[in-house]
Amino acid sequence: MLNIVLFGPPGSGKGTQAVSLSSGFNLLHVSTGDLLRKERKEETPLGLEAESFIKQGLLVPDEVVIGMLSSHLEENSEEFDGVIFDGFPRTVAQAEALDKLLEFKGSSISACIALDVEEEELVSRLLERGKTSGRADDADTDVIRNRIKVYHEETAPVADFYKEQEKFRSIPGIGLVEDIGFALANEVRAINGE
Ligand code: B4P
Repeated sequence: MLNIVLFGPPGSGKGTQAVSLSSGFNLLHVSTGDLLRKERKEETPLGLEAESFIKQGLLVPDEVVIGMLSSHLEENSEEFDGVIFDGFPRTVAQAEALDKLLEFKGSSISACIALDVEEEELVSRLLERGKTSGRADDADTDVIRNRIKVYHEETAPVADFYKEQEKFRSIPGIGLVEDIGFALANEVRAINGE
């Protein structure tokens, strides 16, 4: 199984790149952000709980996200050659839970690939998306800056978690979407031993 964590701050291009990567390598694309927004749209108890955190640019509590991810994998991963995790894990506790979950299935994370993008570019991309996405967390500069602050405080340590396992790689995330996608696919091929 090829299990890739696509890593980076909000707006670094994870969602954008995960789509083509998933079809190119027959990987299940799991975006916890998308799953949370779906729950919210359907007004499930989980979605309503998540909404208050997302609106403020905060992370949704670990136990909520881990439970949601675990059932999604259970229901969807059968016909794929692996998984691309987009926006998960976002804390070290989530990374540890993911390792346990995959170990239980006789599998493991193959690599964590980070997209490296500077802060001002992140803010301008998210504000631009906010004009059309309808996402409240993209429309307000303060909320966007808070999401980036939360990334540095709570999510950046996840990189060290994978560095310790010698599974961490990083590529530049600024440039044409196609060029970044090409570089990313090369990394994945190398990880896959192709
Ligand atoms: P997400 O949906 O994961 O939102 P995100 O971090 O902003 O990443 P996204 O994938 O949307 O951005 P992308 O880089 O693709 O999470 C939303 C919220 O849900 C979180 O803030 C949190 O509250 C909650 N949440 C989600 N997962 C969680 C977890 N595991 N634990 C706890 N809480 C969780 O793209 C951004 C924009 O840049 C796009 O408009 C794109 O078109 C553009 N772009 C991409 N590449 C570009 C390039 N090369 N050049 C120019 N623009 C580019």
